[in-house]
Amino acid sequence: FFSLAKKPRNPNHRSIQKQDLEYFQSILSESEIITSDLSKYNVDWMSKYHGDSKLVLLPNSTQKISQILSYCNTNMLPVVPQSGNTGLVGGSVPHYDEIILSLQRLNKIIDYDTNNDIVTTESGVILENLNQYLSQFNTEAPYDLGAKGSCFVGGNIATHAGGKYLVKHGPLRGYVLGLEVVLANGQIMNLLNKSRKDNTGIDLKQIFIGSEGSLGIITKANLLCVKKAIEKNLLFIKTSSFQNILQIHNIAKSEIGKNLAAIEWMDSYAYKAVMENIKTAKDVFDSQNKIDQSYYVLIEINTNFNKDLVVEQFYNSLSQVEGLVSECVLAQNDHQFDELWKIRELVGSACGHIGKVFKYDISLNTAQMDDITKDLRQKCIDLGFTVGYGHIGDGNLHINISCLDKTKEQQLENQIEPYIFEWLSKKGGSISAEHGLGLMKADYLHLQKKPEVIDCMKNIKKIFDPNLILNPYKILPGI
Ligand code: FAD
Ligand code: 2HG
Ligand code: ZN
Repeated sequence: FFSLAKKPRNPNHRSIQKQDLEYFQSILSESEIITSDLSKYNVDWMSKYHGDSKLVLLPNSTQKISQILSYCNTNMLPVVPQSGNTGLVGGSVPHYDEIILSLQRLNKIIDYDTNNDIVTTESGVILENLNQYLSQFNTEAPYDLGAKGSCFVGGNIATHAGGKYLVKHGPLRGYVLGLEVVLANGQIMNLLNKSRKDNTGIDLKQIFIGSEGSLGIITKANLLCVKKAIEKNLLFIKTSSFQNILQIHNIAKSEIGKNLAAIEWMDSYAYKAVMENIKTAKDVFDSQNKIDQSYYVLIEINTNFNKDLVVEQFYNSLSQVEGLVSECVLAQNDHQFDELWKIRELVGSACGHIGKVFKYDISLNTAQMDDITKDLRQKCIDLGFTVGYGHIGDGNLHINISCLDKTKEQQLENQIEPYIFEWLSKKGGSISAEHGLGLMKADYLHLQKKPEVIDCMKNIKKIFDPNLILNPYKILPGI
């Protein structure tokens, strides 16, 4: 089960040949085909997964995607859909020499319904660009993540991305009102829809949300947008134990209620990783890069009125518990707001500066988050630098373990996997809270899902993609 090792190649799949290229040249323009200098498409954001594709196609219409897939399906040519390539589980790069189908030219925003706040967009639009467009309507996408400058809306839907505002808005699934998807055989499935409510039988679009490119290519989406918050307040609190974080979370839920937009935590290892590796990060607590028993929590409060009252009331409640808050910073302006958020959003990148990172994004009871982090840290103390952080409001922990010795990456991986997934399997939770399965976790699915469930998933895969050309080796075991 080593994710760094290769899986056996599907013997039914072919590699591209001259006649294949000639076909693609007959339906696409020169700028929609890349055959040289493919390195950035063949490697993932972490430089952990490497493919050997010889061909990237960048079609600019659904129709062309349909023609490409129809041809690939008939000719047993495997395909990897790629959007912003910010995925963290090896799903967006080939395992062997699969054709890379890049969505980057499918980047037009189609229209905006001002009465119902629904945007219709092609899937290759960068999240940040979508938000820039939406700001004229005083709305934004119902989710946000650190990769916003690179990730695409289609990639976000394909991975069912979470991010920091899930506490406020709930999962993305509820906001995707419609989709257009191209199936493996080239058929265009028009599931576009601009109604919030539609109870006409099986909601087929849901099956593509979070399917990580294994069932079809998402080409368009209708997305319900949310009004921008009028007042955004951000508190960054330093405290002396993880138990205190749990208590602060409880107080936040009861005192801030629906004005609680986000709540995120990190341990002192994560804080140190950012301060030591991100030049622009400001040490607001003057921690001097010490590793100690300190923990940090960011709380964003969004209000439409009574801003000062809500923040003050919350802070007063915290102050009433002795020793709960060691230090607290309240963002004074937009610049500080962004600076403080960056400390949290850059933990993952900071860990990448230390060495090859093994990333785990798991769901579990919040009370166990620090224990499992410490347990893993202990388990690989000689080889790895381990940090714990994440979306505590969603019960989603991120553990990043950076390898300290380049020659021992495989040894480190063996030390932590499958240990962490088996631990979760016993205690309950999820081996993927938000990043998905990709290549990394496909073979661990049995620890999460019963055999009959995996069988059902495989049967669904075979209905949509009988030749298994879409994103092979990923998501499902043995496929
Ligand atoms: P890609 O990485 O290109 O693709 C991801 C998967 O979807 C692949 O399996 C690919 O084959 C498939 N796919 C892509 N586009 C399509 C399509 N149009 N149709 C069908 N399949 C497709 N994730 C979170 O959930 N929450 C976070 O807070 C978060 N923060 C991040 C911060 C950073 C700095 C980074 C680097 C990543 C973060 N991620 C997070 C992970 C990643 O950004 C998300 O998974 C994101 O949704 C991927 O979008 P993408 O456009 O980069 O897709
Ligand atoms: C986050 O919450 C992302 O910052 C990325 O999901 C986590 O890099 C990671 O492991
Ligand atoms: Zn996350």
